[in-house]
Amino acid sequence: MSKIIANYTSRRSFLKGASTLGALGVLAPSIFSPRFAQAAVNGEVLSGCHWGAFRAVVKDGRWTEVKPWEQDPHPSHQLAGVMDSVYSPSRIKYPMVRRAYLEKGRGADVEDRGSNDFVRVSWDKALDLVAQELKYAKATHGPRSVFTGTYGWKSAGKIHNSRSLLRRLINRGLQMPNVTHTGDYSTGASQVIMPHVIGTLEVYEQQTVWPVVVENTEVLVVWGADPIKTNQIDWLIADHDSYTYLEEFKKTGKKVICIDPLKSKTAEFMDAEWVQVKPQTDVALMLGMAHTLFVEELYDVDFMDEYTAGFDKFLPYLTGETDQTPKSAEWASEICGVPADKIKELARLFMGNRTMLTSGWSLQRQHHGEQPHWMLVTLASMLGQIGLPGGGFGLSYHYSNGGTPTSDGPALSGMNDGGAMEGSVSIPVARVVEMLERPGEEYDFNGTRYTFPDIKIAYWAGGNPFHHHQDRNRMIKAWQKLETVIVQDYQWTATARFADIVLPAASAYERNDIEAMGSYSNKATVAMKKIVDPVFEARSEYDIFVDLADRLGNKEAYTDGRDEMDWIRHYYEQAQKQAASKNLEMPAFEKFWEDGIVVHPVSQAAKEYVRYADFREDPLLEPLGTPTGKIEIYSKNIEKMGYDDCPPHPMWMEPLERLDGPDAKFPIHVNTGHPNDRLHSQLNGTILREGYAVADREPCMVNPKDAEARGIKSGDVIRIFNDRGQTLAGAIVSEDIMPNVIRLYEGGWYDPVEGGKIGSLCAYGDVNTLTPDLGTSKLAQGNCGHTVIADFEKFEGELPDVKVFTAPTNG
Ligand code: PGD
Ligand code: PGD
Ligand code: 6MO
Repeated sequence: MSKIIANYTSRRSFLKGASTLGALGVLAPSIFSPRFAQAAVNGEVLSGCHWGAFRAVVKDGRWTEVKPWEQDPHPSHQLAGVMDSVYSPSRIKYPMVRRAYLEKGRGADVEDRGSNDFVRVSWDKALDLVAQELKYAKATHGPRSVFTGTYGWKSAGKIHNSRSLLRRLINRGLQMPNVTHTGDYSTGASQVIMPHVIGTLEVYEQQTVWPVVVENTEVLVVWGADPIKTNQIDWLIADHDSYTYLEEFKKTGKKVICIDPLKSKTAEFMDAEWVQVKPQTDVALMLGMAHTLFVEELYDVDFMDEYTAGFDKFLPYLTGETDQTPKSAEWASEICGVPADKIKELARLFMGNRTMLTSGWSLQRQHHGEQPHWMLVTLASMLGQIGLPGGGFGLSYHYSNGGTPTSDGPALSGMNDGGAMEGSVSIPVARVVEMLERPGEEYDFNGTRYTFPDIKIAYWAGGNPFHHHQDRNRMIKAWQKLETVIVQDYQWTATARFADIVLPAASAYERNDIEAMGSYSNKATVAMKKIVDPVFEARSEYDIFVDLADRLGNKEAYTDGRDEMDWIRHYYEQAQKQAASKNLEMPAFEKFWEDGIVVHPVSQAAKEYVRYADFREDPLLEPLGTPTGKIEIYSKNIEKMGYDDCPPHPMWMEPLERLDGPDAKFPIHVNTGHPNDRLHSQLNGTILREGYAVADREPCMVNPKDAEARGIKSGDVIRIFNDRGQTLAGAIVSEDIMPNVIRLYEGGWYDPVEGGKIGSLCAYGDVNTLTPDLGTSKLAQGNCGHTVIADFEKFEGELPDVKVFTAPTNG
């Protein structure tokens, strides 16, 4: 594997020269801290992040080079952007307050948000304002008036966990009932439906491990997933071990099939067969396969009898007895575009071989996103291989290197929210805009009716809703209902630009922390050592919140008497005790901190783990966590809920809109997959963009047929539009995407030509200017970021500059 990380000395002209080094904090006085808590002035520091472990070379207090950790088998090229993110022009340098807000107070000129008119203030002023507004909310509006949902991919690290720290501030600092979120944007639909179907979240569980797959799987199906792209990232610190196994699998020469509207990185890497499917039609495709297995009497009747419940209620739907429409391969083909013969061939191939159906999550980030994985489990059940080595299905091989054997190492605990007060509530994460629009009104979620709280203040720390949430224009309007918006980040994202008070956080490379490597492998415990001192006026997450808790009069309750290094030592020593109980030795804390990493041993049993093997072995003694203890093809619990948009067995349901759908108003589906060169919106403001931007915009992949019809060639700027919004992007014409589908990655920074104005053209390429904001169904209320059709044209007007990657005036 190549060591791709170059030595990037910054090209940023504004950072050149000695005076700038002072501004970067190198010459700033350091606060007293224990020797091992200080940043290195010269030398090499081992640390870690979502993109993996790395060594940072520091010269004269400046981070000058990043080298992947020697034991990383497949370092991510994005590490170069990680280093650059510390010094990039998109860095927030000082506390800032929106001018109208500062001059006129809370709620002033809210339609002005996003216009980038900020005033620099001191830290004292900014923190006084935040504390004052929180106290005011408590005194005037009362419980549940502050939203700390603050969803997002904050940096790795157990102490400076901005999300927990923020909630802790409301719980222990303000001592008021809180409003937060449940679920996430990643797996909103699946994590609610899967417990009904198979008794666990499934999406975040260890998979049948890769060594078993490499040995036993004969056909590897990658269904709406791209592990080569997405396993660059881990919620904790990435180990990248899945790449070794993917390579091993490839070497066996066994069959790999990628079912995807585009030729993914994985399809390319694995020399896979690419089956082109129309977006959002996978349930129809799966039904066509299931129907083939049924009518050809191929499916595993014994497995269905012994391990599943409710197949008899699903069958009349499959055969068409209930609606006069057999879900035949021919029927499916009409919807999904895969030829009927191919559908039948795949069904027979899967049945005749040890087949692992792996699926990513884009399939369920769609309207009725509960159905695809439910149907996948149904199909896998009919194949009868669940619980066999290398057979069945897996919903997390593409995420955080799932399937890498789990070590015996201890689990690392981390900062908690301090305990929410009675009366605290949460909303399904992706209903945040609806919450602002409909305070006091009811909504459904997983069998219960809830009431939306009336929110006056939103505080975001560690997420970027002005990228992650759908329907940007609707969102801007809803945001105007808020009296005060506080954003704590280290980058001038659109979210920060739409805030009233902006607090400059230190990056994860400017503070000390501790983290585990490998969400599934738990491969190691890593000291996330401070690489450099915070640049400009940035302050660490913990310091900011402690100062706020102090202003609220509850500092002791907040800190439990611990500072940064005390917490790190505390969590390490807890892990050490846990390890000792398993006869596993971990070095003393000082030694760990000195070495920077402890790698944990992996047992033979872990290398042989087969998911659901116990259940298969003995379904009575090892039942699933469902009401019947079996795989529920029909769920009586869901039947009882009586939802019109989530039936009690998997079904093909028309989404709000789709390519070639019954009422399709636009001819093009927009694939909003995750970026290969970023983590969502993170690192968009860095040097990495030079490697992928087209005409300075977000790249958009277009099929030659669609490009030709519109007179577009690679490098042209295009305008993508529908009734919800419009954005520019740079065209890449390629055969690697199906006709009538274009791909614009999620995470491009929203850059309205007219800041704050609803409906403004986005100059850079935020795909969520186009997507609809609706829940997957009343059951899960997940987001539908992949449900979107639009049209596009060559942009002929005067080209607006991209402005979002530099700080606003005064900033
Ligand atoms: P990030 O870009 O990772 O996206 O949405 P998310 O908001 O997580 O944002 C993290 C933010 O936190 C960045 O602004 C970063 O600078 C900041 N940050 C990082 N570290 C720290 C820290 O330590 N402290 C503070 N205060 N800030 C920090 C991701 C979400 O987007 C997800 S998970 C998914 S799966 C969704 N995917 C799609 C999709 O597929 N399609 C569409 N259309 N939309 C999506 N949106 C969702
Ligand atoms: P996507 O890229 O959205 O990733 O993992 P997820 O699996 O959701 O989609 C995967 C594949 O599905 C893509 O190749 C896409 O073309 C395809 N696809 C889209 N729509 C359809 C469809 O209707 N049918 C079929 N069959 N295929 C479809 C996301 C996961 O990745 C998450 S949630 C997070 S938070 C992380 N994010 C990133 C990231 O932003 N960048 C990188 N490099 N890696 C990540 N890893 C994680
Ligand atoms: Mo996600």
